[in-house]
Amino acid sequence: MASSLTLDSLIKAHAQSLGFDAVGIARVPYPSSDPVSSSQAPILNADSSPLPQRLWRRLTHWLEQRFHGTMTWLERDPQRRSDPTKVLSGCQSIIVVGMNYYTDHVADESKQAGRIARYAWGKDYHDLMKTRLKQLEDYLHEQIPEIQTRSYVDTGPIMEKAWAQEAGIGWIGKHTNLVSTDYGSWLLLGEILTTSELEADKPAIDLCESCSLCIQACPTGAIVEPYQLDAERCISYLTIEYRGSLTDIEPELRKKMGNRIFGCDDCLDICPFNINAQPTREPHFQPTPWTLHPQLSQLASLNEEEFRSMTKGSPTRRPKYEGFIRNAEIALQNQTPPPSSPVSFD
Ligand code: B12
Ligand code: SF4
Ligand code: SF4
Repeated sequence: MASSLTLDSLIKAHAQSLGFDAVGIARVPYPSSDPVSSSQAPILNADSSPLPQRLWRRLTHWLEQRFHGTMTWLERDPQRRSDPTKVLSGCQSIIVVGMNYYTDHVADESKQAGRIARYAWGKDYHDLMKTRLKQLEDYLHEQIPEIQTRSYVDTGPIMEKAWAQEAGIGWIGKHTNLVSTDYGSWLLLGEILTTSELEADKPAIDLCESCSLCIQACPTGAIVEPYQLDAERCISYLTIEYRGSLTDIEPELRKKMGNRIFGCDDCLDICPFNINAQPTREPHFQPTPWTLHPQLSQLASLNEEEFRSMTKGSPTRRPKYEGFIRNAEIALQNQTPPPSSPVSFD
């Protein structure tokens, strides 16, 4: 086995050669005592208890306020979600990776067009990142035969942003997303849990300071306080995860959804740290004509077969046909100018 120091830099170089833009390593503390015993401790960043305990408190506090809406899968076993040693027994380090998905294309601003979040302009990132993480896992197994690993992209029971912060990739901004000084708002995350004790990076420092632009930019007031998102008010949740019908969404929220038909980038776009963002080298994330110019009237009249063929391999398939059409209908309603009030000659 190579020495730990050399190995860490080899792993990072290999990750970069596989197309990952950001790579960092976080150390996982030894399994700690039952987090319930420390549930009364403050949930502030100043809290110095081990990261899994802090995450457990943040997650349960968030769930208690019902900020997760209908995403009930987030309620399942919060202890496991906040402690990687409950996911991979003996987990000691996490290799966190980020992929830059920023492209310098400009979305259609015309009145007839809907708006799709940047991460969904190209092909779905899950399969791409999972395939590459598997290749990185194979490399780890060649280098350290006794290592055990498990990799995830998005859908695993891991609080990815917090581990990315711990691995030095960026910090959790006030909008609750990871911000990077190199890539701004535009990183997608994945990770490999390992049983090896790898050399850890320094955790990233929060650089938001007195800025609150993302909170002000949110059309629905979903960022209820810095670092706290009420997902039920978030347009990303409403257009991607929420399965209710058009009338199940409060009229006030429907109006504020504007022309956004899949996801929302308003709190990300405004962040001053995007100034250094460079276009991705990854062809997979290049937009397609319809994701850049989604014509609302055409989308609202798609049949299910057309929807399936148009969204093949795209993240935009996630809300299913019914959700997608609902979103297009809401955007169309928001496009119609309100009836002008009768002119009074009194
Ligand atoms: C559920 C989910 C959502 C939900 C809820 C979002 C949320 N903020 O929790 C909804 C559907 C709204 C959503 C929306 C989006 N999502 Co999402 N989502 C997830 C998912 C699956 C789980 C997140 C989670 O555990 N939430 C529960 C809460 C409790 O956890 P949390 O967000 O980590 O919040 C806590 C921390 O911020 C913590 N905290 C704050 N400061 C600090 C500081 C320290 C030191 C610590 C320890 C903790 C901490 O306190 C918060 C609790 O109040 C992750 C993937 C994953 N497995 O992690 C992707 C993920 C977060 N999503 C992602 C993306 C891209 C988005 C969107 C940008 C998509 C879009 N353009 O529409 C939006 C952004 C909306 C927003 N402002 O957050 C990316 C984010 C990448 C990045 N650079 O941050 C992820 C990581 C997926 C991925 N693999 O890349 N998402
Ligand atoms: S994604 Fe949109 S709705 Fe959600 S918090 Fe950000 S700005 Fe608000
Ligand atoms: S917009 Fe300002 S407050 Fe929000 S994440 Fe960026 S730096 Fe932090």
